[in-house]
This record gives sequence, C-alpha cells and structure tokens, in this order.
Amino acid sequence: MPSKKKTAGSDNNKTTDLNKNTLDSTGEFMRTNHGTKINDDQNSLKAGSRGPTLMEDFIFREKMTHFDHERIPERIVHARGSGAHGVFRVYDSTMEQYTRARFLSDPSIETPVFVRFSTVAGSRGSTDLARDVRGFATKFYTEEGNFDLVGNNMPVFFIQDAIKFPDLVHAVKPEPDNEMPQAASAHDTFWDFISLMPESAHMIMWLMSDRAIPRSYRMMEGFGVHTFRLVNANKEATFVKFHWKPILGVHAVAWDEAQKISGKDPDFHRRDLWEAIEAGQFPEYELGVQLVAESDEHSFDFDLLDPTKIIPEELVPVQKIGRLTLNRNPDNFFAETEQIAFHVGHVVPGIDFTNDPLLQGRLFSYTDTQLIRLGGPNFQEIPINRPVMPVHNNQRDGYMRQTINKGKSSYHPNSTGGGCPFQAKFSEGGYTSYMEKVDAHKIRERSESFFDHFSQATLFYNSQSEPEKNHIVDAFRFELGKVTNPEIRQRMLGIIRNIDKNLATQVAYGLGLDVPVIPLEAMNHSVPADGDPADYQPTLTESKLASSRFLSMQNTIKDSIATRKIAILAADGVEEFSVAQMKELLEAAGAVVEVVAPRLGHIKAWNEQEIMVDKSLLTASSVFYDAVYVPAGTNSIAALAAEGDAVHFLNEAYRHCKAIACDEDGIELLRHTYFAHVLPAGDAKNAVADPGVIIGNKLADLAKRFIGAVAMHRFWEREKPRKVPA
Ligand code: HDE
Repeated sequence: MPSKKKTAGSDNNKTTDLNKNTLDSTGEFMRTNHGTKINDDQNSLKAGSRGPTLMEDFIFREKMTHFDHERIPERIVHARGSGAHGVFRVYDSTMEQYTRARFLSDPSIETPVFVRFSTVAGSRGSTDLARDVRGFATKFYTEEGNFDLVGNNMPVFFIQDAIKFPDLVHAVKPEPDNEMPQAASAHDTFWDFISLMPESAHMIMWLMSDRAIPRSYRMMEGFGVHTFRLVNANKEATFVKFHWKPILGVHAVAWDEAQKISGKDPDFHRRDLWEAIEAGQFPEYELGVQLVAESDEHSFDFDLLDPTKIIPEELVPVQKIGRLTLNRNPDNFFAETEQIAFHVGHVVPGIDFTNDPLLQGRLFSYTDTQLIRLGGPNFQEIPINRPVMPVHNNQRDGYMRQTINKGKSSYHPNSTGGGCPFQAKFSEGGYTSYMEKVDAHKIRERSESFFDHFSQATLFYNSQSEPEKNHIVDAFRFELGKVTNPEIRQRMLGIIRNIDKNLATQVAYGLGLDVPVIPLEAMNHSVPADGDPADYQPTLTESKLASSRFLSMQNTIKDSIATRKIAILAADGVEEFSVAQMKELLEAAGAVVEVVAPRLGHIKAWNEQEIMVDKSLLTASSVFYDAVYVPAGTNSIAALAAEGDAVHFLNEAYRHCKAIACDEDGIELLRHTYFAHVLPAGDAKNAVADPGVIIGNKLADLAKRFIGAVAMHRFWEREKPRKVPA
C-alpha cells in the first residue's frame, strides 16, 4: 500500500517542496523571524527575576505579535472544512471532441489536485454532522493553469440569482441578535426566508433528505450545479454538467445519530477522511459529465441556465470520464486547507461559462472574498494556490508580494523587455472566451423559463424510497418544530403542499397544524412573495418524468464493506478464536475493526490469551461504528449483559438500523436489549425476525452473512412506518 508521503506516481507535493526550509524537525536551532538564534524561549526579559518585563524584549514582542495576528477571517460561508491532496486522471481521449482542456482528454496526464470538503452554515469550529449542504471544491493544478470545480453535494441551489445570496446566508446563519443557533437551519430566520422564496422548493427537499447528513465525505456525490460549457479545438461548444460519483456509494447516517455524533465527536467527518488516507484507504470518485449539444439548449421543460434544476440522468446519462484519488493528507491545516482560495472563475482553455445568473454572480464574489480573507491581491502566490507552471505577467507589488520580478519592464507593449511576456493566440493555448451572441435589452428581470419551482421538487420526492420519504417528513417536523413563529410554519406548509399533498399532511400532523391551500400559480413567480398576487406568473411546464432512480440513495452502490468501521463488543472470558477469526475475515473484506470493552488495556480470553482493547465503552460509542459483532464466550456475555453501556451500545446500533451479528452465545446479551422481540424464541435456530440481526455458530458462515448485511449499509425498514389519520 502506498505510504502517505510517497504516493503512487504523484508529483503533487509541490507545497512541501516550496516549504522545504520550514520543516521544524530538522535538528536546527530556534531563531527569530529575522534569523537570530534564540537562547531562552521560556522566560521573558525582566528587570530582575521578580521585576516587570522590559519593552526591549524583541523576542517576546515578535512572538506575541505574531500570535496576536494568527487568525484570518473565516470564510463567510463554508468556514468549516477539511482538505486532502490527490490526483486526477481521465480514462481515455473521448472528451477531445468536446474540449481542448488536455487534462480532460489525455489519459497520460496525471493532474495533482487539492479538495476541500465543507459544511456551509457553521463557524470554523462547528460540528461536521450538522444538517447542511456539503461543499466539494476541487482545485486541479493542470499544465494549462488551475481549474477550480467549486461544487456541492447537492445538484441544485436555493436561489436563482446571485443578488439573493447575501439574504440567504444572513437567514441561515445564527440570528443576529443572539448569535443562535450554531450550524443549524432549524430556526425562524431561515424558514422565514425559505417560506417567502418558492424557488428554493427543490433545494429544501435535498436539504431535508439524508443527503444533508452524509456518513462520510468519502460517501457523497459532488455536483458543479451550474451548466458550464466545454469548447473544443474548432471553437465549438457543448453544455456540460459536472458530477463526482463516489466509488463507495452514497450513504447517510440517521438524524438521531447525527445529533449524537455532533456531541461525541464534532470532528467525525474530518477524522474519517484523515484516518482513511493515513491508512492508505484512499477516497476515490469518478468524474462524470452530462453533455448537451448547443442546438438542444431549449429542448427541456426547464431552463439549462436555472441552477434550481437538474438534468435527470434518465434524459441525459452521466458519462464517467476519469478518476480522482485522494492520497495525501495536508502537512499543515492552516497553510493548505485554510488558505486555499477557490474561484469558479479559475478556468483553463476548453472550459467556459454560461449565463446562469447564479454563476455569473459567483464569478465576482470569489475573488472579492479572497481579497479580504487573505489580505490582498497576492493570494495566488500562497503555495497552495500557485499554479504548477511559472507565471509571467505585468502585475506587480501589493501586500505580501513574494515574487521578485527582475528587469525594467512591467508593461505591455514594451521594447525594454523584448516584448515579453507575449500574448498567446488561440492556437498557442491562449484562453479565448466562447463567442456567444448576446443581443438584448439591459433589464432587471428573470426569464419566464425559470418560473416552475415545484415540478422537480415533486420529482425528487416521488423518487425516494419509503424510508427516505419518512426521513424527509421527520426532518421537516424537526426543523419547523424548532421555528417559534406559527405564521412561518403555516407558510412553509403552503409551500410543501405544492410539492406533495401527502408530505404536507404528514408534516402538518407532526406540527399539530392544518395544511393551507395556496394555488400553485401563486407560487411559481419571478419575485419573492410580497403578498401581491398580481405579481405572480403562471406555471410554465409540468415535468414529464414521474421519478428518477438516480435521486434515491436506496439505489446506490452496496457491494462492499471497504473502510466500514465495525465494533467487536467483548469482555473478559471472550472466546479468543471468535474475536480473531471474525476480525481477520472482516479486515480481509476491507473493514476497519476495533475491539470495544468495558475498560482499556487488555481483556483475558477464556483460554488466558490477552486481547488488546482498542476503545473502552467510555470513549467509544455505537454511533462511531457501522456495525457491531458480539463474539462467543459465556463470561464475556454475562459481563456485558451486566454493563448498561454495552446494552445501550447495542440498542443504539439497532435503533440506527445497523447490522448486528452475534454468536449463538450472544443471544443472552441481546435478550437484554429493547429489540429482544426479533430474537428466536427458546431454542429455535436462525429465525431472527430482522434481516440485519445475524446469529450463528459457524464463524465463516456468520461472517459471510454479516459482511453481506454491513454492505447493505442500513436496515431502514426497522423504523416504524408513519401512521397519519386519513
Ligand atoms: Fe459559494 N462561496 N457562493 N457556492 N462556495 C464561497 O468563497 C457564493 C454557491 C461553494 O472550500 C465563498 O472562498 C455566491 C453554489 C463552495 O474554500 C464566497 C454564491 C455552490 C465553497 C461564495 C454562491 C457554491 C464556497 C466563501 C451565489 C455550489 C467553499 C469563502 C451566487 C456549486 C470553497 C470563499 C472552499 C465558498 C460565494 C453559491 C459552492 C463568499 C455569491 C451554487 C464549495 O465567495
């Protein structure tokens, strides 16, 4: 397995190379920032050992000043994030007919990348498991310049025009008077805004779905959201939507679990990413594209420029064109993950924009935000932001300039510098914007083709499995249940009713409210609802697709237990073979296995063998694992049955719909749980009334069935169906 530092064929440790003088473990003396060796870093300079500190202590002053300035403003959105280095390579040259971006069409090129995953609403120190959109931003350091694919794990967005972005973010962030709640959309201002913005209907369906509480950054999709353009060597354009598809499938945790993880390990996703990479279990995703010919721009019943719409994969399949492998953790969080500056405007020849009004606004915002966050126009010179090729232009000076430009010429045209640097023609790889014809009036207006806000929200709901639908109901009940203003709840029910009547009835039942009826026509409109029906426009089109299988996580890949975390619950007296053999079989299938016991150190097996304990019941929790196994050993079982935390561990695993395996001895322990009713009565064998609870005494067979069950991810059908009066 490749080690962390020597990644297979990757040349992407450029930031480390640039920083080769700053490694701290080189055996060098400590120095001040201007190079003086430091003799005492423990005591400030004083007038006598009990006297006041002296102003002349330049060593103390320098250290303290630097410390006082350590923080830079956190990102206004996506403040909480985790990053990783990696590589990207296309499978073949198919894309050459669509784009002249070589990294997308030449399989001999391995492009270094840095990916930053994030949540949107919370502060830098907030929990990873908030119900939220996840950022999935990728910087490709291509030979033709940096290309940033700044995407999310949801394919649509809340709003259609960038001018509403500050309002959306103000609404979701903690409320301004008391700065509550942190990293949560479940509060009045968010739902007030959403209830007045019917265009967000589709996005809130994704946000209320389990996509908003991923199991891992390694198990979520990524989307470029907007329609972009690819441009080929003949200057012909094709519309494109970018997708990331995780090799491990798309999986989520349960909402109750998410809330518990937030308390027990707020770094859950960050740790998961870091540990997987350290262990050589490199996260992988395939890059997919949906391609639409320019001539088909108006062939859909929605507008390709509308970022609240997807192109259903049934209509335009996703073609998988290459693979991203994240294979190296950052050396320094601040220097890399915090200082990386993404921008949708970082494009390379062969990739171009469309007039999506959200994308157009983003093209302004990202540079603007870097200027304030990173302190000036030279943020591109920070090692993590530099392109791989040298940069030549006539830009000069500014705060924190790193480059020492030589010579007299800093203008163009010039003769003093021999005319350098030269402009590049199209044929020489110069970026040439696609010559889209624009002939229009200047106008503050939204296209009528953007007015259908509900068809795709309904399509999303109709595409979900029963458990996923139930989770959406629960999420709405939770979020709106936290709203204090009844009018906001009522308005939201009006929106939800236009997505699906039954969904609205169920949510309303949980809130103890009736569903108001607001005509659909009154909500498909171009301006925020300010109460005047005269402003509203009629619905344009109805979606012809009843459901899309790609929208349900139920249909995701479930063929592997690679990287899944499995707890072996054991105590003194456990049967050693049962632990060792199961561990070996699970690990051979790629799982990460930990022995969890009442206390740390070692447990003594029935044959006196010592087994190392990885976590105690105090530090571990069922919510950190995907599945749990109870090995044989009468004394171990009896000890665990007497241990409330062990029974609780199993109860939670069951409640969160996880696979549970146990040796026949273990039935005695399971009889102490709240799910004892699924166990076989008396001596009956193999008649467990739950496909996710696996019992047996033949280890190889038990392991095989257990592996199959863990690969299913969750047994959501365990959750009680909702009962709502008709
Ligand atoms: Fe962003 N967004 N955004 N956004 N966004 C930022 O840039 C903005 C949008 C996304 O890990 C900011 O450097 C506007 C859509 C990601 O560093 C800021 C609009 C999508 C990240 C900004 C949007 C995204 C950001 C804040 C509406 C998915 C984190 C800090 C027009 C396609 C990147 C920063 C990272 C970050 C502006 C909407 C994704 C303020 C104005 C749609 C993944 O510039």
